[in-house]
Amino acid sequence: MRKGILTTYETLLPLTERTPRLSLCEGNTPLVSLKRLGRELGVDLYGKFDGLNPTGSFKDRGMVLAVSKAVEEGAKALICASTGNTSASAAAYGAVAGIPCYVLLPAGKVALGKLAQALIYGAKVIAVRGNFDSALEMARQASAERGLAMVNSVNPYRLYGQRSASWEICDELGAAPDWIVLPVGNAGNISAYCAGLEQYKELSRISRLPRLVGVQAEGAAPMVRGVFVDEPETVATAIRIGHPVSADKARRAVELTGGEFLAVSDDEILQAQKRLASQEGLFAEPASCAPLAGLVRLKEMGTLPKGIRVVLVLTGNGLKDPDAAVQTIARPIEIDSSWDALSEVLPL
Ligand code: AN7
Repeated sequence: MRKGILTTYETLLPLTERTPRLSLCEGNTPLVSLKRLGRELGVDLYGKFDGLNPTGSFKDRGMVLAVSKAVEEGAKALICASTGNTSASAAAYGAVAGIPCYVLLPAGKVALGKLAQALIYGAKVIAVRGNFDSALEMARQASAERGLAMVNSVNPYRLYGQRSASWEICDELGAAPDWIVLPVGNAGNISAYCAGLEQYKELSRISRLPRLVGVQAEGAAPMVRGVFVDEPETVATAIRIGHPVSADKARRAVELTGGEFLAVSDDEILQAQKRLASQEGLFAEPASCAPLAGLVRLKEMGTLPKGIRVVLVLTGNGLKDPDAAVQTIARPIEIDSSWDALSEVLPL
């Protein structure tokens, strides 16, 4: 039977005998060799397709641990703020645990698939007229005032569980890759990768740390600019975040590994999304395509070393946000219902 990450990585995670081993069989996602794009970019390229987790994003890795610990500690309800994926994951694991889940979403700025998930898994969905950063402040207050278990990444178990993706990559490759490139929003995941890789190095499962490269959207790039952004804006709504809570940890991750932060435009993100899908058969949501856009940018600038092994972290499934793909990229060809009309659009 397939295992979830709590069972697979039992000895590496902060579990006790009393921690329930909740599971939706999260983790163990494919590391796909991206041959065509790799050839074009001159590197040995892989995509870690975390969009194939149970709720369609990497958030399940941390949520399964955060919710299990919340149950262990006797929590009566969960709360989080979210740009979408965290809420979908919290709602699903809240359902598994059988405890109520409250989610605060920036009104009108969450991809429809993610909103549908939070609702169908049975969360109480509250749309806040404001952005993610203000919703997060409200969730913190609710946790402090009413004792709801906070399952945003300020909860340390979230980032602990998210380390599992870095372990899977190293386990599968048999060594650390040269670079790992991730999208950065609240800056938790890049911090979790760094912690996971440091842990693996201490255990001698890898001999060196890969370079961690964090990619943001130009309209929401506080890590690149060095100042918080009060009105973040980007088509990649998952990373529409101006005040990342894990900014300090993420900066340390990049410094420790000799990595960097860079920003790409919405246009570059959507182009990368199309390339990933049409050249490699992988449909990832816009935020998850920022890493490929970043790599393309570095290649154009002449600063991408040849022949290195690079892993792109594809954090979320493209099906979560079909509007982004359909509105800006693809249009069906509409024809009359006849063979004549069809024969005109087919090749000879
Ligand atoms: C697909 O769901 O913040 O830098 O509330 O959904 O760890 O925040 C989502 C973030 C990248 C950024 N890719 O990761 C939320 C939320 C996808 C995401 C990120 C998110 P962090």
